[in-house]
Amino acid sequence: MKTNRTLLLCLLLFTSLSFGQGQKDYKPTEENLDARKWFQEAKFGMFIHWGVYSILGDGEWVMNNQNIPIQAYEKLPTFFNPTGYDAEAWVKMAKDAGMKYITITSRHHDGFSMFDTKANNYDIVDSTPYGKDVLKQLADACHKEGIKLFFYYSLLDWHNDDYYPRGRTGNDIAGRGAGEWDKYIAFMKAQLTELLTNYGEIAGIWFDGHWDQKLWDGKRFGALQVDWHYDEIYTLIHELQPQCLIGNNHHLAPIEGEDFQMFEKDLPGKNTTGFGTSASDVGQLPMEVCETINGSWGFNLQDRQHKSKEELIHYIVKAAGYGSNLLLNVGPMPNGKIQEEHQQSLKEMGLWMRKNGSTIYGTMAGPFLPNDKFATTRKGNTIFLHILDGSQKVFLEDFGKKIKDVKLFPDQSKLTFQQNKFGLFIEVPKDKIDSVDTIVEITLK
Ligand code: JFZ
Repeated sequence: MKTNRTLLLCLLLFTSLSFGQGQKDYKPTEENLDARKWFQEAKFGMFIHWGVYSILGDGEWVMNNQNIPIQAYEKLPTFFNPTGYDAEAWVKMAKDAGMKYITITSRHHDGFSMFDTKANNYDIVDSTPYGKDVLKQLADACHKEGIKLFFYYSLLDWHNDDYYPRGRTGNDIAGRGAGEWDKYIAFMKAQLTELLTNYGEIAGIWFDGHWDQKLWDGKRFGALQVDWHYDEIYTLIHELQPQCLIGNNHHLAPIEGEDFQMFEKDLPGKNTTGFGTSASDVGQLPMEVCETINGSWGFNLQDRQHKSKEELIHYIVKAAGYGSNLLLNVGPMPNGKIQEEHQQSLKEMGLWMRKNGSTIYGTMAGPFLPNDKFATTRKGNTIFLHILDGSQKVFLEDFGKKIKDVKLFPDQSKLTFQQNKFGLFIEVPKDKIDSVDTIVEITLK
């Protein structure tokens, strides 16, 4: 009797644990491991949030934030006509900025597909005057230019009735119906099959929206109220394209079947946003930090919080100091153009990366965690110290390794240093200080 009860308990525990779990017994293929290595070294990508919401110039959450009824929102596609869209120009812009990949919204929370889906008619080809597949154009341009392409894919959908039970967002949008969850899962699988069949090699899928199904009781977020069927979804993706890297913006420790871990608007484990990933949930997978070039993801006409060159450089340097990539977002305008201020910022990043990229690309996290004074990256026997606060003097506590020499990275001039049992002390002459980032190259024996 007692053993029976224990058995039952174990069974219960097992089923509750396996509910909503990832791809069982996932073993990444050789291609996948190579892709992870490429990703870890790539360090810089362009995030693009673009959809029919861009027309309203109020971000990608506008449907929820303004509670726009389904019927009204459906008018947006009827005048979405991005005649200024030039996929090649975007790809060249990303390349010139020093970016190695692009991650674009294939379908955001508003449920509108920016590609030629057959799973419904709510897409760029079937319901806009433009009538062309913008993702196909981007995929072709990326493949031509050697830029890898990732698709952002929203798990959450404010338009599809089968997204039912609904989550904690979009509940005041009028006109939503009550469909069937299983049909919604089938819909997503059909769309993901299209995305991984019709656009050539896809470097990764960037999931988002998981958190919508954890309801808020006024104090805390509860458990998931649905099964996302990640086992089937992740297996499907890896079967269609084994090298395809799966990441999921669920703000948790990685789930089995995922190939990289992302951190939204925060350095790994920092959680200053309050909804981010805690330090204990930082896993072993390649990492990516995403951040906006201004204060918004989707195009926002009123946003003037354009980040300075210094802020952007510091962000990529600190991300690299954690061993992480930076996925920097732009929100193109409804005409298909990227606003001038952001083109300018991208150019500045490109200039900096051309000069200093070898201290970022292909590096791993350095021996000291980034802080507001400095960050470190490492490549083999070389440690790059990035001084971010304009100081001439830096003390690296407990620096135990034997040093061959210490040089200023840009002109390779020798720097004086002292090493003792407390650590390493480096001094940079005043006239060699770069107020944005003074890079010092420490070669180990
Ligand atoms: C998500 C999206 O909602 C957002 O539109 C954008 O695409 C960004 C990259 O990812 O951001 C989130 C994620 C989680 C919450 C809110 C926004 N959350 O938990 O409330």
